[in-house]
Amino acid sequence: LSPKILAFTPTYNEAGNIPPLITALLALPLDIEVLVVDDQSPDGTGAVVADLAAADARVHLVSRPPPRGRGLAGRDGFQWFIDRRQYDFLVEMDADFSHHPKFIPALVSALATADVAIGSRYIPGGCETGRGSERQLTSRLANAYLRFTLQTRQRDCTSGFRGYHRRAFDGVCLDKYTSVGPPIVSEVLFDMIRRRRRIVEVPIVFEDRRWGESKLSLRILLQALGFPLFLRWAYLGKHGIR
Ligand SMILES: Nc1nc2c(ncn2[C@@H]2O[C@H](COP(=O)(O)OP(=O)(O)O)[C@@H](O)[C@H]2O)c(=O)[nH]1
Ligand SMILES: [Mg+2]
Repeated sequence: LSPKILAFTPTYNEAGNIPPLITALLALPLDIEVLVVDDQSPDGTGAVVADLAAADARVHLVSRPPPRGRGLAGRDGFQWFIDRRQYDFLVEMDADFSHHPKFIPALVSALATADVAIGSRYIPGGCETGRGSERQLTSRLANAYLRFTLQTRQRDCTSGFRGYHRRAFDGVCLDKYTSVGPPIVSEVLFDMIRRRRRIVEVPIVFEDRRWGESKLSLRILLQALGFPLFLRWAYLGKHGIR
């Protein structure tokens, strides 16, 4: 029996990306449905998805009230998946085609044995194309910093392209997560490491977004700098790691 997959994407102003993305996801040779968690995007992303959801029962929309945030939307997406046991695997991805649906079958295959499969730019076979060298360097530095502060083995700790087996969430308490913004990605990874999940990396080619603008500003990035240290302090004190 093939696993039932929920592809989940958070959206903020992705109206130009989301229709072709949903089409591509539903065309995959997998038993797959789509969940969009939108933060009342001013560009009408929510209305676009609502129309698609009305036309196809495999498309689902959660429209969040303020305050908005990548992390808040991420937690809502995880909870939606956890509550619906008909889905075996969760695939989390950006809505902008940086995370191409063609890599989902490889992530899903990895979940036959792993609990978490990370779509990784920084292992052999993976890479990043299209974005400026400044932005690429920022991602590299962020990863080096995270690997150092969190003492992780994973090469790509900031990738928001991941597959999760349902069992990865056993015992996970989303209410304890603190991230409002993008650091949710490292917070979840750190929790998964702490819980000794089997984590593998699968190579992906990361492309620049097709349409619209990035929401990750230098300000948000700088705000995020202290977060890994907070995570270490918050978790290490109580439980220790490895
Ligand atoms: N629901 C929701 N999604 C968001 C928010 N901020 C960013 N996203 C989504 O999170 C994903 C990654 O954001 P993006 O701007 O592409 O960041 P970048 O890839 O690091 O440049 C995209 O699908 C965004 O639409 C937010 O505040 N709320
Ligand atoms: Mg992006």
